[in-house]
Amino acid sequence: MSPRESDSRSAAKPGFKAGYIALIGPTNVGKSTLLNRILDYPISIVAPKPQTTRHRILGILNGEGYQALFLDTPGMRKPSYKLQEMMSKEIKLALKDADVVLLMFDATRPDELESASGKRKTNHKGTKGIELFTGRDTLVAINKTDKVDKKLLLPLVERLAGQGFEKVYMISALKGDGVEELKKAVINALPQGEPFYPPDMISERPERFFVAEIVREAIFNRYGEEIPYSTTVNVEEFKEREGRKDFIRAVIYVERDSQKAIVIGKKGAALKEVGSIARGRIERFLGRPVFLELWVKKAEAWCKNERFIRENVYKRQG
Ligand SMILES: Nc1nc2c(ncn2[C@@H]2O[C@H](COP(=O)(O)OP(=O)(O)OP(=O)(O)O)[C@@H](O)[C@H]2O)c(=O)[nH]1
Ligand SMILES: [Mg+2]
Repeated sequence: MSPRESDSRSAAKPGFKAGYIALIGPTNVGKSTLLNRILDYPISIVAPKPQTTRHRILGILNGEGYQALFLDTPGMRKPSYKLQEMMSKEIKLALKDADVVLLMFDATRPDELESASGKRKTNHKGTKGIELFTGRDTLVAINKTDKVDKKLLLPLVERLAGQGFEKVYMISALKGDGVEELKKAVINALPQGEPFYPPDMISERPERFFVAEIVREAIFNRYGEEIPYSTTVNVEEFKEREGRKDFIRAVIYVERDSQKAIVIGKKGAALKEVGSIARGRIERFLGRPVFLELWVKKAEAWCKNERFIRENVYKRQG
């Protein structure tokens, strides 16, 4: 049950703001990078490849007079599809909770921006997708402005304005440009209410979820081709040990034997590299040393196996 469903919040302190912001947009636009930048903490994994984020990931930002609950989401892969067709359940769930929608685009991929604004127009005529954006504030951000000539940006803003997106924020999530202004606008758009979570919480998932994500990030950054998309990571053992490093055993599932060989590499070299990068990041994330053991297992065609996915990718976290 989400804190909203179990709503036992007392009457709001005057002026305190709290609410959910769904980060929505095509894949690879920099949604996770923005979340990490806003929180100043690497909570959501980032990779140069599309389709990195698979879950909706909550990042809690506590500030003077507000609690902003950002929900990172998986990217919409092909923006030429109808919006509702591109959405995974995770995106829908994030939108269900959202008080504010932050729609993100990539300045280097203006076609996606065009098609999304086109969809908004279509939706005004009665198709379903726009229901996502009605009844709540929608802010639009164009990211990766550090990669394009500034002259190219104004026409994009004008096109979006023509579709009803009045204020468009120009940002570089990587460098931080414009992020503070966007953050203020998002907080400003939040409804009044009591905080949903205690002020020292940054997310709601258990450590083992983030550990698996960090291993997955190392895989996304280490292997090419289909490997990242054919792998999922499960932390099967996580033991705190008196006077010794925490022991973590994670299993990397692949779909085929040939992939298993690639992931392991010659004499285990590739897997060793992944393990070493992941361990460093896990230690920084947890703030304590760990012993990380990685195993590779085949789970035949798991990407098509709903039961496997439910049990291993979207399992309920304790
Ligand atoms: N130059 C530049 N690169 C950026 C910026 N923001 C993100 N990136 C890069 O874009 C790539 C994708 O970033 P992510 O944050 O993983 O994008 P995402 O939208 O979460 O992607 P999915 O989860 O796969 O949908 C990474 O290589 C980032 O380093 C930016 O402002 N400027
Ligand atoms: Mg992401």
